[in-house]
Amino acid sequence: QLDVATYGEALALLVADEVGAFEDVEKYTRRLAGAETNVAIGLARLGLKVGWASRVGNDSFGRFISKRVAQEGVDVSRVITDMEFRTAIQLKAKAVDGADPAIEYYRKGSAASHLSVADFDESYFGNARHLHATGIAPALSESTMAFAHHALDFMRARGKTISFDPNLRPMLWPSQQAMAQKLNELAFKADWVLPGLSEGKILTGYTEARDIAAFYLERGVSMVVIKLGAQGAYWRNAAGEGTVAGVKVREVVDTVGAGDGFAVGVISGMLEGLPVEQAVMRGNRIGAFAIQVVGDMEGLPTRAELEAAT
Ligand code: KDG
Repeated sequence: QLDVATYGEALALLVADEVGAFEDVEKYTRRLAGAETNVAIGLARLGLKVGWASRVGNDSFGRFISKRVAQEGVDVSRVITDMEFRTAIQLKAKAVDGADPAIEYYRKGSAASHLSVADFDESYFGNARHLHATGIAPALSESTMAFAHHALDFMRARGKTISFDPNLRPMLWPSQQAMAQKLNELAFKADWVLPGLSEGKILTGYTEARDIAAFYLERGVSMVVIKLGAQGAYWRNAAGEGTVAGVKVREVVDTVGAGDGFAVGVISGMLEGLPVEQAVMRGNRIGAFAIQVVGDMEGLPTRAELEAAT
């Protein structure tokens, strides 16, 4: 029995130890990346039971990923070792002055991009309370797109709650228009949609958070929470709306992973029955944890660390 099930690609992340172009950097530190595994790990650190389904290559980085994710208490029993295709790699530049660092992918045709509906374990997902999905997995291939629709349809038909973080990755799409159209088809099947403000603009064409939220609420979504960076987050549902101020941090080290931390806070808060404002507040707080470290998920707090910061 899982609290939250998720699926998607994890990558071996090589973070440059020096400032400069990737071809000039000599030393990298190996870490773990992947929006869905970041969320899974964050939820597991808060004590939720979480499972992650994927494919990894029959290679060293694949073994690293399975081990690392399992170490965090996330169930990896539905992670298939793909005998044909490789585990994906991501390079990340050393971040300077809090700016978003450059990234480079080695992921086309990866093992995880071969995840298909045949890999979907109905009893596994059916035993979970909640599904967390992002816009990255469906951008990888036709088979992962089919998997995403199947997973959302399956969970929706069983009355489970679904969160969807668009996580726009324009370089994985042929055009911005295709990205918006395809991701909205998935978003409309979710209960909680969690875009950043600039993502919401791209996906809906509206510029105001209120209008972006209305776009989704009119199409069957029950709650929209829009991340506003340092300003916090705006939420809206049928009962009301509000803005929850951001959490101040001493120094922004690396912004990557903030949205995943935010999702951890909102999802865990909602599943625990917190009022929406408090769930969003927790999202802001965990997002703040994530941006104070170099790695994508290393900063995510345990329950005790979260409580100490509250
Ligand atoms: O959300 C953080 C992710 O960007 C990172 O961990 C890697 O999943 C990733 C991606 O596709 O960019």
